[in-house]
Amino acid sequence: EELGIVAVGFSGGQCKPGVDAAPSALIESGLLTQLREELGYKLYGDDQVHLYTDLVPKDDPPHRNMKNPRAVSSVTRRIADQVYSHAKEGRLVLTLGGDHSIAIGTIGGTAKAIRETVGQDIAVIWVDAHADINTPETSGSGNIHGMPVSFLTGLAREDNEDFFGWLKPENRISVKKLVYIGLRDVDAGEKRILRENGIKAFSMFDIDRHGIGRVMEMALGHIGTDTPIHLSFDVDALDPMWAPSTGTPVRGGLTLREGDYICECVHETGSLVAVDLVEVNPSLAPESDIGAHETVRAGCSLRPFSVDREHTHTISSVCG
Ligand code: DIR
Ligand code: MN
Ligand code: MN
Ligand code: MN
Repeated sequence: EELGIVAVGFSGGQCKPGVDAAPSALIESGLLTQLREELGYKLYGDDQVHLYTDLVPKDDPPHRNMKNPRAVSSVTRRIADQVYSHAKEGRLVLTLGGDHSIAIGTIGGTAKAIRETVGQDIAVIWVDAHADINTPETSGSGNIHGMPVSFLTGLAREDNEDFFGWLKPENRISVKKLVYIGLRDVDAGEKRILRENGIKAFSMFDIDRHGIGRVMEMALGHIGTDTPIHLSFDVDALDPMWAPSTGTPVRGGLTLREGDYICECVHETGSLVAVDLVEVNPSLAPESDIGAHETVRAGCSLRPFSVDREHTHTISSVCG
C-alpha cells in the first residue's frame, strides 16, 4: 500500500517554539522506518521536512485578532496542495506536524481530493483535549491552532486570499460529519458553537461513562459506513503522563492504550484516507528530557496502520 508523507516543521499557529522540530524527532525515532520495513508501506515524499520559510513574511501583524495570519494562511495553502496531490494518487496521507493550524491545509487538501476522485464528502475525527473551533472573534488567545475547525467548516470565513480566502467550498467539511474525541478544555464560545451546530463530541466524561469501546462504536456510527475518514490527532488528547511535551497539556486525558485503540478502530473501518499527528513539542519537557522522549515514543505508537486483525482476533479467541 502507498503512503504519502508530509513532514511539516511549522509552529506559527501558536506561540511556543519547538513544535517545528517534531517531524525530525519522530522520523529519527524510526516512525517512517517502521512504516516501511515492518508494515510494508511504500512511502512517498518523505525525503525532507518542509519549513516553508519562503512563505513566512517578515511583517505579519494581527488580522481579526489572529496572530501570524499571513504565514499560517500561506503555509496551510501549500500543505493543502501537497496533501491533495498524494490523496489524488489514492495514497493514504500521513502529515507530521507542526501545530494543529496545519489541519486547515491537510483537511482542505483531502476534502477536495476525495470529492474529485470518489465523489464523497469526508468525515473528520478530531482527537484532542481542545475543540479548536474558535472563530477569530471568539478566540481569547488569537492563536490560529485554536481555530482550524471553524475555517474548515465555514463557520469562520474570509474573502481575502491572504487570510484563508483560498479555502473554497470543495475544501470544506460538514459539521454533520465531524466527531470529537477526548475533549476536556473547551472555551465558553466554543461550547456555544458546538451546541448551536449540533456537533457530535465525546468528552473525557463520555469515555469514563461508556468506555472507549462504546465511544468508538458511537463515533463511527455517527459517521456511517463507507465514508472516507480523515483522522486528526493532537497528541495533547493523551494524558500528560504519556505525552508531557506538548504546548498546552491538560490533565485527565486518554491513556496511551486508549489513543492506540482509537487509531486501530479507525484503521479497521478500511475507510481511512489521511492522518495528522500534531502538537508534539520535543523542546517542552517538564521534568527532564525523558518527557520529550516519551512524547515522541507515544507519537510513534499512535500508528493507525499497524492493526493486524487476524492476529488480534486469534489472541482474543485464545484468551477467551
Ligand atoms: C484555546 C487553546 N482554546 C485557544 N487551544 C489549544 O487558544 O483557542 N488547542 N491549545 O490545541
Ligand atoms: Mn488541537
Ligand atoms: Mn489540543
Ligand atoms: Mn492494514
